[in-house]
Amino acid sequence: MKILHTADVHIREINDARWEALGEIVNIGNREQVDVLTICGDLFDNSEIGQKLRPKIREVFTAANYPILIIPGNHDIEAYPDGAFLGEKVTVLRDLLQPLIIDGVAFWGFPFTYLDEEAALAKLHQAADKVNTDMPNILLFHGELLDKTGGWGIYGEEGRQRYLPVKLSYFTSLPWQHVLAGHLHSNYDSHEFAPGRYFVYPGSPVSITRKELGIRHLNLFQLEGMPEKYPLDSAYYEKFLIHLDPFQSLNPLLPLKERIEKIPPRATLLLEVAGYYNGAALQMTETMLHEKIMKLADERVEITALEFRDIREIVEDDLFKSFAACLDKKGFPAAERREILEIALQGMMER
Ligand SMILES: [Mn+2]
Repeated sequence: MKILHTADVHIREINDARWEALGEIVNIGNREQVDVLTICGDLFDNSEIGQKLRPKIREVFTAANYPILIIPGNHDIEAYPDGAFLGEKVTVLRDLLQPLIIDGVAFWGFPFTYLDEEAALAKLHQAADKVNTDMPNILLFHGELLDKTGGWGIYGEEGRQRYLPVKLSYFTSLPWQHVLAGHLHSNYDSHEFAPGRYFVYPGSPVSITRKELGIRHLNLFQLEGMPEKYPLDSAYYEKFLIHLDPFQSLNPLLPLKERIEKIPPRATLLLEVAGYYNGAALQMTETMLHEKIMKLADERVEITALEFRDIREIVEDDLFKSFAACLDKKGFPAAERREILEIALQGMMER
């Protein structure tokens, strides 16, 4: 059996990047001839949107040549009322105690609910008692893996709300072979909690916030094999940091220019420019530097921080210059010379 696993699409509207990503996922399922697609929570950004877009999403799912299993996540917990129709291929798993059997494989869905660690574990054991271990069993889960987020399951630091917290160690004594998870967006993340048994977050299939960096993935795997990272052609963020150097007289924006020319078609660059520079050496005031950055930054660039400062008055200061000249005569190795200059610079800026 071939399984395609995603989560956290956070659909908001039709025809945006998230909507396109969902269409692409359905196409991949057809192309790869999968036997089932699992969407492990937060298909919708919120429950109201889920209710509103149901007729539209039904059209997307109609294109699938395979069954689709969905569980509600914390964002779309109310998006799937009883009797709601998402298409002939689609089943929403609303009750952990009622698995769906497809081609001799049992799929169990743990829809998101506000349970603490202890109650979540009790619920899992309640379901485990009903599991028939003569067949493969797969769990769809939406929640927080404490091994990654840390701390205790009832309340986190400062009493932070936990989202259906579980630990990897639970699953070693539970009967599920694969735990297909959703909720943590940042990256594809697979854990072999026991030999041949895996807990996987595929990561959001499209960048939802600026924290989701790099190309996005799905989990596409054979039931008897290992989870596998499947790269997705969808919108995502990449970070680009320019750290200015007060001892450099090359144009610091050259790497940015090059990067922008080579930016992958679906990527958006998150640009940060920080540090000190010598405006005299670069013949560039702060206003000019800002202008040049804005000119380079087209619609594929989002500026997240501009924390630069022209410190020509210090670098060009006679005292600093004569200090640098003295240092040169001592013949320090380059790295050491550089370190001393930076300390001197700091000292003069704090003067
Ligand atoms: Mn979530």
